[in-house]
Amino acid sequence: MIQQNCILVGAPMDSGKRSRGCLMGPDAYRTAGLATALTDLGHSVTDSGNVAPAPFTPGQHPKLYALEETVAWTQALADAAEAAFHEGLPIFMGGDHALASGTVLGAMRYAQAQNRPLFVLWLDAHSDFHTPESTDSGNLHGTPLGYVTGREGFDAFPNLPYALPHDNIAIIGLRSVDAAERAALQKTTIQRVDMREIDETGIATPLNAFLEKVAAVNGMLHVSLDVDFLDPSVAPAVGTTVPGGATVREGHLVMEMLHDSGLITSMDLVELNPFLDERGRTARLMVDLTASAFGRRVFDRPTRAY
Ligand code: B3U
Ligand code: MN
Ligand code: MN
Repeated sequence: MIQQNCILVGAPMDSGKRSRGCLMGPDAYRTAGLATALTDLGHSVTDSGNVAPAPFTPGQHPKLYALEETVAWTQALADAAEAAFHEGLPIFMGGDHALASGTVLGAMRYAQAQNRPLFVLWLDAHSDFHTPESTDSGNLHGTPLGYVTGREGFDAFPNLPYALPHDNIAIIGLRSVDAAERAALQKTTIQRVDMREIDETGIATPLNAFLEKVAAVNGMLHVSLDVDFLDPSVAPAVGTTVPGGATVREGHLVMEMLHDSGLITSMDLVELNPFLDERGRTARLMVDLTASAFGRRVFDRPTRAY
């Protein structure tokens, strides 16, 4: 197994939506033993502590919640992400999903400097493809994929080095997509895997198709795992519970396949709200899934060549 130098980066960001609690996420992952789970698998782990937002002045916006704070986090996290790539394989402990605007931006900058294409796998009930104009809720955790793909209306955010190509993105687990997002997504080539497709074909088929594309061009792969990808019956510690999500086994299968692909170059763990957890079970499940993504397995399998 390839041993990684995992860099844990705490992102206690809570400004991407109105309900509070995700700021406790990084410490819940630490308490649930994320570092030990990775060192037990033979990886080296450095916990680089928590990132803080860049200085900002809160403003008033008719619709958007905490725009200035979210932009400040995006700036700081993009810089922290870029720096972490130089040290090893970053794992970002969120924090809400707005943090991915920063982590993916950092990954885009690093990938460009390496002259490699960046791919993003978004594991989520939601598509997070809004723009600041199209969002109804005003919650910016619904916008990071809109931002990194270069949609309009993100003038307050840092400039992108390029727009992430739609062909380089897959979203798996979809079951809550707003009308404006659906209309916009359907005009793109983003691979959209809803729960119906998972039920009909199994989750391995669309995931394999995406991983083959990544491997074919020696791509970097950023995995963004939203707690609500999972069914709320097994992962209750999340603000937006959407029934009908991935099972524990589907989650592990995705992570095991990602590990076997050898393609992961960075990962977000987002939307864990420990305030809503039941005796730490969601934090522990997220740690177990991360362990599967980094080589925990029941028995060895022959490596699959992509
Ligand atoms: N699409 C809705 C709901 C939502 C998006 N992401 C989460 N919830 N976690 C919105 O507010 O943009
Ligand atoms: Mn999300
Ligand atoms: Mn979600």
